[in-house]
Amino acid sequence: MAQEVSGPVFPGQSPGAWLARADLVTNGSFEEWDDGVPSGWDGANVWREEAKIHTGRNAVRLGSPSEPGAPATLAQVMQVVTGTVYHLTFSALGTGDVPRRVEVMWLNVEGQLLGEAGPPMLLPPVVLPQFAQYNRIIGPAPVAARFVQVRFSKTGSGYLVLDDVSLFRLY
Ligand SMILES: [Ca+2]
Repeated sequence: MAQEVSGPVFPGQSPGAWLARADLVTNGSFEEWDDGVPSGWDGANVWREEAKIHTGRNAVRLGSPSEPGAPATLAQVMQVVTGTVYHLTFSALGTGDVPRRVEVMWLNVEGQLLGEAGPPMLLPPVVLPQFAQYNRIIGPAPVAARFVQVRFSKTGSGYLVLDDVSLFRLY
């Protein structure tokens, strides 16, 4: 399957330089699914979204149609290198009554929490009808950090659709 590549192109960089960056996220396009959860992710109250998609054929919806008022989470853990800075990017849309949270946490070699990589990102609860792209620079990874967890969550009513989640090593 062809790797989907999308994201912002920074001034002064050729598209080739951008494409050469390795994406640390597994199945950030949400095209692959196992037992109702996107492959490579941990999820609760998530749904395979086939109508509102950013690229490909699938996205992920936090807040399934059968439980739109229940909390929903989606998370993935990736390896990081101490002292390295990363770029998190993703596309989202949705509707609801309270902001949605994106939390990024450093973990040690045992997978224990070291601390948050900055305050949570708060996404506007209503982003319709077009996807909006969000970006955040993360790091440098602390000395004891071996992993980073990226966690999306929604509370309140409505849903959040995500697609094309990527984490790139910047420098
Ligand atoms: Ca997709």
